[in-house]
Amino acid sequence: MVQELLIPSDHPRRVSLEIRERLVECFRKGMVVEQGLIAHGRGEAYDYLIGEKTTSTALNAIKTAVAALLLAKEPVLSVNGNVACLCSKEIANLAEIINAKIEINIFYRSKERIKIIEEELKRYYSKKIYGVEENNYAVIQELSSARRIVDRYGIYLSDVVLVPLEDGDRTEALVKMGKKVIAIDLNPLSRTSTTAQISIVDNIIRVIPLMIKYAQEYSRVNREELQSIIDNFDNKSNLEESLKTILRGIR
Ligand code: PTJ
Repeated sequence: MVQELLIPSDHPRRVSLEIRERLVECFRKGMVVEQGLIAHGRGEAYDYLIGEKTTSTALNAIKTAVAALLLAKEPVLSVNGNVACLCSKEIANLAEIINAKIEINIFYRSKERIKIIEEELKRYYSKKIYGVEENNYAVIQELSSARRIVDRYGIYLSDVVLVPLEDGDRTEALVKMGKKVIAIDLNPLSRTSTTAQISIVDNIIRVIPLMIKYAQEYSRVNREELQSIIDNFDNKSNLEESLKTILRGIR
């Protein structure tokens, strides 16, 4: 009711304002950290400059990411506080379609937050959630942050990992470990975007539903065709195109 009064249905920035409300609610529940709200603000600025829509460049990366996940032997979707808040239902749906594992992996680590995120995911997902059982923890030696802790049967074992809203250190470490890393990050200049092999410069709110759509479509496509989508993708030039879109947005 309060939200209805604050955000009229005809407000031109309604979607963006509703996302903010959702994040604040998740922050109050302990799912999202203060830093998550700040990180979202940074993302919003880039989103504004790309016109708050999925560009053809981002779509290109989305299709490639889906092809890579479908060809993977051990695909894993990594979930942090912001991701759980914004799209737990869609992440669960995507995991089911591409037969991927879901792992909770957070930067600002606490048992309590892991529990809250797990509960949120469980509303939509009945399979095992990785990153929860302490007995299964493994360590990425190159990292000193809490993100060094991963699940030995999840990210540690994976060949392709989707890391939305990730920090650069872990992306670099995962790439060094020989994994194919798919990033979702509105900032094309971030270390995550420039280090990942497939970088989707778009808002996660729009990306995951599109990944679901293409996962359904590509499930019927043969492996050679999926491989050719990956072979024809050039992440560096794709990122340059994203940057050009942002520069046009500034002008
Ligand atoms: O839940 P935790 O403890 O793992 O913490 C999560 C945050 C997001 C706080 C943590 O991962 C963090 O500090 O991330 P960074 O290093 O600030 O990176 C987040 C990146 O995601 C930034 O480059 C933002 O521009 C981008 N971003 C923010 N919101 C969105 C986004 N990208 C896509 N969609 C968004 N909605």
